[in-house]
Amino acid sequence: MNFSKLRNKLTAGAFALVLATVAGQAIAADSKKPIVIPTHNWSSQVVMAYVIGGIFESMGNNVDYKPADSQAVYEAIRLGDITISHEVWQSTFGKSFYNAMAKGGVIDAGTHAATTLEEMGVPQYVIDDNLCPGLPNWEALKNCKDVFASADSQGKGRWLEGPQSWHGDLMPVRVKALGLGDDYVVKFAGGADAIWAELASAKKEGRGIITFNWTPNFTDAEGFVFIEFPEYSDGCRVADGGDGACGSPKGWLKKAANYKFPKTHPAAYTAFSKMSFTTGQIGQMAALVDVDKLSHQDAAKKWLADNEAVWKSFTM
Ligand code: TMO
Repeated sequence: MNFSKLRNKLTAGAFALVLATVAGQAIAADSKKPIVIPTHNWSSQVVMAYVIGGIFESMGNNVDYKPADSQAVYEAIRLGDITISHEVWQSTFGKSFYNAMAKGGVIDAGTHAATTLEEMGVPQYVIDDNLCPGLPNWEALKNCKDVFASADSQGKGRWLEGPQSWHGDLMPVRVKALGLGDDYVVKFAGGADAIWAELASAKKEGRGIITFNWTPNFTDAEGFVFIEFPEYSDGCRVADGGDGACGSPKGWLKKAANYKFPKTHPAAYTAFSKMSFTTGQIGQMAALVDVDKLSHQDAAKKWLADNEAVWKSFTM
């Protein structure tokens, strides 16, 4: 029934009430219930959690922060225990995100401007000093195991992978699938800080090192060279039915939300859907912690103070 037909059946007063109700729904205020934002174990994600929380608070919303496993978080969002995820990295978390979405309860809340890569690589000086001729092509690794050996690598070259919670056995499987198993071994770092500490000591000694890293990150500024493996394609990973002999995707960085978020917090959801950070902005959030050594909270406060024009536009 359209409004003119409805109007014929109603008194003027009743019609006004219908209109007010329709309008009232359109401008319903956000719930006072806290928006639950997860924190994980790499710097840009934690800083961005507090950045986004600060933006929500500036709009009058309440916010809670909850430390969460970076794979299990999508199921937690689906069940409503956590409201959003603001850094869904395609390579590491795309599968968990889409699995939760397929079960129902998680929505895609848009894509950041930054594109991503999560990959093994070497510091710039390894290339500049030609420590392993032929890099960044992966096949050069066949002749360089000694360059990348470490005290704990049993005479093999070492790939220093991130914590196992990010990637599972993706890299050990890849080493074998590429035929590098006799020459290289994967070691898992306890946390991101352990990777940065190893990179710093290798640099001091001018020594070869291969680590997992990603962009956007604070290392973009100094120069980090990702190894070029056989190109990623849908289905090339073992978890997707392939043999695993491929690199990581040049990927997207998405945002996820519980499906009720647009209804319970329409203003905050609208702002969240507009939020888009660039490679430079995300690298900066990480650098405030990993280079400038601010706490995550102070880094977020500084970022918000320095970038008001950027984030205010998301709230309008
Ligand atoms: C999920 N991470 C950005 C650490 O690769």
